[in-house]
Amino acid sequence: MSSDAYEIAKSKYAAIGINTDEAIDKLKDIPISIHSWQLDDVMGFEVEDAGLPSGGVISIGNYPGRSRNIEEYRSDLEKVLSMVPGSKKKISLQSHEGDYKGKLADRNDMSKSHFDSWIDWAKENKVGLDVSPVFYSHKYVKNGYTLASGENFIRDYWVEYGKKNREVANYVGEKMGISCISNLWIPDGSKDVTPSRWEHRHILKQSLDEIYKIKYSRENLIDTVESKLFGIGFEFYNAGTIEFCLAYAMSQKIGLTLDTGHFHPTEAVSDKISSVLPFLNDVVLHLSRGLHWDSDHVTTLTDELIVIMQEIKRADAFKKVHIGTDFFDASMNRIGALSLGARAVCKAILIALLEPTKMIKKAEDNGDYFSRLAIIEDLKLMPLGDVWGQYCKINSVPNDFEWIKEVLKYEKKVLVNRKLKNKIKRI
Ligand code: RNT
Ligand code: ZN
Repeated sequence: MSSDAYEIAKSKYAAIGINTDEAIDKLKDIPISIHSWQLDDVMGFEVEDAGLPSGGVISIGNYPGRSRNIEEYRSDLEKVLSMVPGSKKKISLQSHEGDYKGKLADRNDMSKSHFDSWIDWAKENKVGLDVSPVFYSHKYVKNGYTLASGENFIRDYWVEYGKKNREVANYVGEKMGISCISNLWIPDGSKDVTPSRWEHRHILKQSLDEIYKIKYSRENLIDTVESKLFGIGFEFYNAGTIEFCLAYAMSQKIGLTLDTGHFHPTEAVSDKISSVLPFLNDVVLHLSRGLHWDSDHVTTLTDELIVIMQEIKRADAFKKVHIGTDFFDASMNRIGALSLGARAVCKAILIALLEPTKMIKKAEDNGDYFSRLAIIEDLKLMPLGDVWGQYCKINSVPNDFEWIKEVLKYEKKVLVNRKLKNKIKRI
């Protein structure tokens, strides 16, 4: 049964030519990939008490309740899934979150079998899976380099790892019957001035050529490369810039990942989507909230997030743009943080679907730029929250404010009991 508030909202949207029932029906089928690494502070399960991430990535904060093993991780993920509406959700893993039982001797010992229990779990929970490599938090990030290293031993190690990851992701996609995204991000770069920019990018291209030599079917595997402006400790130079990654993705006909925290603060990913779509089949979004130097604050419903979704809708590109989250904040309840980010993404998509795009375009075609601006302005105070409430209701997910109580209940019942055996030195 729909609420009175929803019925009123529905008629207000109908007056501008938007059918809210159709919009929420469409919304539930738009896939969103929820990144899991917010829950383990990007530590993974290769060994017990892996320690904080390193190599350009850092998770700051000491809030209690981090999942210490894969069982806790899955239980936390299930809680998050119960807070996020929609029927096409995916969970995005990094391959150090495989089922290693804390006993993986070497990162390159990973194999398909370490992901079988994830496949079972994903099927049980009716979600898809993405699995990406981790080129950091490792002794072979040597002088700041992995795939772009001038040392053959280091480079070969990571090339092998890159190949293995694609093999595993292809396997996961095949078993799941949903293509699996394998996203490659490397920290490679230099803290300060270097005369070797060209040299490392040249090596990087060769390494990637080896990794992407084998062709897999897009039905099982979607490859992407992710660019970045700078990392912590890699402030001067990053080998994988947007120019490098975009050119590489185009040359190999693979996908590109745009992380909203990886650009100059005045650059907008919303303007990049239609710039790259004519050239690429797959664009992956890592939705994060960049704040000054940090690229990984919890995603919230910002103007930019809304415009990103509007751009996808206006380009009718929900099949080519794969929407996902990426942030890690250890200073607050992690399940709450992850649910908040994923809910914000769903809200932004809903707002985009409720846009009377044709009406705005008509004003534009008539040269009526006042109406174009005014319609966009007046949409801001439309009763979005009541449509969102209805969407939550029909998806059996708690509405705004209610979900906060659910998160806190779980914290009291489950998270507070998680004591850490060895205190990891924290920031
Ligand atoms: C790092 C990239 C990358 C990571 C994950 C944890 O800056 O954004 O996507 O967030 O590997
Ligand atoms: Zn990212």
